[in-house]
Amino acid sequence: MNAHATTHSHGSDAHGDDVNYLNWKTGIWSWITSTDHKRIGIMYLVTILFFFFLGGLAALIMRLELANAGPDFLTPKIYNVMFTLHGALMIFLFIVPGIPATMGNFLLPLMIGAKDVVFPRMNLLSYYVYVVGAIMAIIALIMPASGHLFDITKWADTGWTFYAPYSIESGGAVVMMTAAAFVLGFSSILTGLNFIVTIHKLRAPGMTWGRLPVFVWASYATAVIQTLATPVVGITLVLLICERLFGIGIFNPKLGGDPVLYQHFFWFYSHPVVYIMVLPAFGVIGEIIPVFSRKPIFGYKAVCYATLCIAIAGFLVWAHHMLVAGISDTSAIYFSAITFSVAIPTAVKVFNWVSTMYKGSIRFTTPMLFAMGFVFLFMIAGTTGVYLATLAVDVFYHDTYFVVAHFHYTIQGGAAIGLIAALYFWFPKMTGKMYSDTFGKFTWLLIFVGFNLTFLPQFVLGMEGMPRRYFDYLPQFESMHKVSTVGAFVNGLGYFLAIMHLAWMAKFGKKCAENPWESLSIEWQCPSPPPHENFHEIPVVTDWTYGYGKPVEGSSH
Ligand code: CU1
Repeated sequence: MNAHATTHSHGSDAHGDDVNYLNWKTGIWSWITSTDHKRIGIMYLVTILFFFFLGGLAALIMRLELANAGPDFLTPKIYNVMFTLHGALMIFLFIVPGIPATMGNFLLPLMIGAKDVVFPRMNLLSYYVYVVGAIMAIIALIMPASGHLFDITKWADTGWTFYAPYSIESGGAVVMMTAAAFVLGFSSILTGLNFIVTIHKLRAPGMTWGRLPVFVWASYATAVIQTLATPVVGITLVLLICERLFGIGIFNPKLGGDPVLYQHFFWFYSHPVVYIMVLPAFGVIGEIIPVFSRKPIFGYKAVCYATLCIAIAGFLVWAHHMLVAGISDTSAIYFSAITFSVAIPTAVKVFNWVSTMYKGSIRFTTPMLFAMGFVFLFMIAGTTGVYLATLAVDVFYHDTYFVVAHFHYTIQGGAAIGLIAALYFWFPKMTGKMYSDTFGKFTWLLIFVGFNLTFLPQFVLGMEGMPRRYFDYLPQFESMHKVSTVGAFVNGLGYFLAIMHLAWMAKFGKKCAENPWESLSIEWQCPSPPPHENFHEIPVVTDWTYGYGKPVEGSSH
């Protein structure tokens, strides 16, 4: 168990050979045609962060409008456009590809001891399908059916859920937008298929299912959901397009269609998609906490089973989004009860993370602070989810700011912060360089203070009856909204500085040790940044205790 000696010997190997995936071929063409999973991960990262920035901008415009009661600088119509922009960009273009397309692509082959994913060209295809979907989404969001590019009052305004019947009648470019989501779905499916086959087929000798890093388990479960759930939303959106163009009478009540049927179809995908967003983040946290607690993860098997249970349960709970939409009492009781049961595997995970830290020798580095913050925020996200799953309570809380706050604790507190934690943790792996830990902690502080300042008041607003998606509100809500707006700007500044800092350090940062965190996990056993083919020789995994066992033999020799 001599981590230091091991990393040192690997380090000297790499110094003799300074060619890595970043410099082995240069020029923009070598990037955009690369089938290297690491480069594709980086291209995805740059692209999704661009949309994260745009989606954040739309959020800040909304928060500015909401800082004071009464109309300020937006009209109600443009406010609707803003929350549609925010939701659609953040969901379809940032958080759904999110960790799998970026960190998953970068890490998965490294973590199973493979030279690449099993279908490298399909991997590059998934990126370009994403780009095509993204361009369609931008056109759809900003250009209405009538073709008025700069007339913002005519931009799409249905919200990211495209609920019928409004989405059938809205003047916004719903057909183009849903077609974009349809195309983006293929990108997600291709990534999922690639990951499933890669994990089945390309594990290094000795990398048994019982030795897989928890991030790989999380990516596997996510890939299964991506592959099984995404086609359902694809078909649903095609039906919506047909309803709009041809009036087939499936969702439009005027033609005998059923808008609640649309909600069933939509949430059959869009609840599992929440786990596409957060399961990979669970995996990230499960990698970070053991390294900085200097302990193996507590209850490895329980973590893996809990991951699979969450993925399966995710398919059984969709109609909890419709508890007050007129479904029968019997189904409401069923969906409420099954939703409660999701809390069990989730609590198992939280228990495992906390037990891993217990009596560990904890190092409070930037990634560890993000991981610990994640656990705290996800506790709030999970417990408030139980409130919303409770039938009597949901009658009051549905469609209020309570839902907005719960959702953002899950998706921003979970998935987005999970991605930032992953970037801070694997940055030395990806770039071979180190950032300023002090500045990293400063961005952590901004993000956490800003996040809680934004969304804790929204729980209170929701409990007091403030409806979501409203442009205006009664004066009694004003002070809470003001706090929320200040928080949103602090939060946004935190993300902006964190990403700018890492981008700057990727270019100008100092070279660091190959394995600065002294991790024993397999991905740190090859040079940092890794060579094009990851491992010069496929490693043989022996006697592996996850995260703190004997290092792999044979890597980078
Ligand atoms: Cu849900």
